[in-house]
Amino acid sequence: MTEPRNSTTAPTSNPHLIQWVKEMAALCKPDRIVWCDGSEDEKTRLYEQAVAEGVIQELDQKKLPGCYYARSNPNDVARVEHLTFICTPTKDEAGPTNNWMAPDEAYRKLGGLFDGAMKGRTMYVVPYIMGPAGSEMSKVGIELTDSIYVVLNMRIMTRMGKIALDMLGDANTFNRGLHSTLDVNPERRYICHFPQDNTIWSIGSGYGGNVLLGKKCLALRIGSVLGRDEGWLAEHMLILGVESPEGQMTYVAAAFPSACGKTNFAMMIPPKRFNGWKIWTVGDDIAWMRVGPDGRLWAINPEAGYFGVAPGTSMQSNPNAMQTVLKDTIFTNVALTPDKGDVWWEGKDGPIPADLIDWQGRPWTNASPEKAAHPNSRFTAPARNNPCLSRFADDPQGVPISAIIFGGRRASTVPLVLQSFNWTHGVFLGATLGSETTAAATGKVGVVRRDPMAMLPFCGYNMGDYFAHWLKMQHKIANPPKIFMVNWFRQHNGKFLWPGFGENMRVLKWIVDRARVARGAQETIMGWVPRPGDLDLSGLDISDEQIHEATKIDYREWKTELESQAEFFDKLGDRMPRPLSLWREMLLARVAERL
Ligand code: GTP
Ligand code: SPV
Ligand code: MN
Repeated sequence: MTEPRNSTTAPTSNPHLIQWVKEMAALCKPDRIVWCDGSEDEKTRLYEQAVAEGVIQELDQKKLPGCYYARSNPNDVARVEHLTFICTPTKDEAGPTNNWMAPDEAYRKLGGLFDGAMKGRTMYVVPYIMGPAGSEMSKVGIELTDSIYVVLNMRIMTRMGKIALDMLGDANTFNRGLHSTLDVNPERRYICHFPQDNTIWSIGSGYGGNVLLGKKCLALRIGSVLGRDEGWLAEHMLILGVESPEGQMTYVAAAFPSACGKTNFAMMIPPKRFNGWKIWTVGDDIAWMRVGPDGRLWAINPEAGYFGVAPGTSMQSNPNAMQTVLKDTIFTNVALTPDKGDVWWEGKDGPIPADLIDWQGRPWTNASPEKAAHPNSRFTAPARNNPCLSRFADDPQGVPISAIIFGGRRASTVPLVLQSFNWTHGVFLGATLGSETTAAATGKVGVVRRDPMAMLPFCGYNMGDYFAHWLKMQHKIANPPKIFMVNWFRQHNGKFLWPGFGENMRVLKWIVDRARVARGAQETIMGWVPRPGDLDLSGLDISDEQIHEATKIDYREWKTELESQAEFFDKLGDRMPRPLSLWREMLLARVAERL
């Protein structure tokens, strides 16, 4: 064996960083400490090592160059909301929608688990930036982890290594992330956030949003608190640019809950009818938005890669994603072909293979009643692979947002598209967003729950205060984006009414036109909706009846909906902003006129 060339001495003179790494190492007691620099050399070395350790497997390098396969523990395949805690000094700061633990208790409890957790292991020091290097909006984090899988994923998902240490310099402003997979036991699994210390401790998991600490933990939970304090918004939103045939660009940010279509929407290819139109991806999961000097809302994507849902991804539904995962991608919990060279998931193109190795490593045949890939199986792919990556994806200024869209997965009630009357009503639409639960988090799938702004699992402080922050932002934004609500998932007799995916361009076009004040619409009690003929449906095989069903507003259903919204609002008690409660009551009163 050749001597490892990994850097074991700190390539920084930042005294705060050196001191903290020393303290955490004293707690976790790793055999060695490796500082990651983000170089190509290091990448080659880490992949070789991960393969040798059996953490990942190499796929067919001719077919899928730079691609690898990973399986997580079957008990560890999604975010764990019931084990995720906001550890603020008071419970009230975390609010009724978050699990809360007192900071002392959390440090004590997790400290006990971290004590010696890395014995016999390596502690990787992973410096990373969320956001483009040098952007005023960007934040530096350091993740200490004993998982080489986490290091390899962070390499793709963030700007990782020397670039982050350079940006940090000697400052003490970095997020302190500590992670150990420990023994991957759900009994000893906790994801704890300490906003007042800019600190995240995650233990007992090796999967996704639980452990890639830059993503949900820093960019959303801690980020939302920073946004509140510094006057900006950290949101669970994709960012895309719509280019018209004349070359006019309009940027849109959209919040859909986990596994409800952000990645697909962000990479959409418009249908034939929209010849000359083009969608450019800025981000697929997270947006940081601040008010620019021109009074508009400007957004950056803090991430550098996509941790996307694999099942359902095909040349039919998302050709750009299929292109993106052809190289330098890590696949987690999908199925393997029998030769172990290629991957498969439900909904992939072509015939269903006769034989596979399933996500748990068991032989699988197409007669099997079980899924070959886990429903929350994912790809980790660099944004630079995306054929429709916006040339502003790395721009320190970000892009100016003209429309904000909220969307959930709703079989009934919520129409295909609706425009709010104004900012307050738009915030109301976001605050009352409901969606059926998905496999992205553990727990029952398909139950409608309130998921305000798609942030229920990601808001790092009291949701009532978060709504108030959204309302107050209006006073800072001289030229606010228009706010819309969409629903791709309305059903009739168990079938989706709207074809979705690329065809969502038809709705997006209406939104862009409305945001730029052009195309027609009708005012209803609930908001502005397209009249028959306002949506461009040419070339789409859809009946008048079907489009009516997809876009209609049924006041009986809305009565039930508005009543059910009260449960959530009541839960927030006196932290619930009055304007939103009054808006709900007003709508209920107006709906009564129609019944
Ligand atoms: P997270 O990464 O968990 O935040 O999810 P996401 O919001 O990026 O969701 P994604 O785009 O990965 O889509 C999740 C699932 O929804 C996939 O199985 C898609 O096939 C399906 N989906 C996406 N867009 C549409 C649509 O327009 N219509 C229908 N019916 N399904 C869709
Ligand atoms: C989500 O669940 O919203 C995701 C995947 O984007 S994870 O990174 O696991 O949170
Ligand atoms: Mn997400």
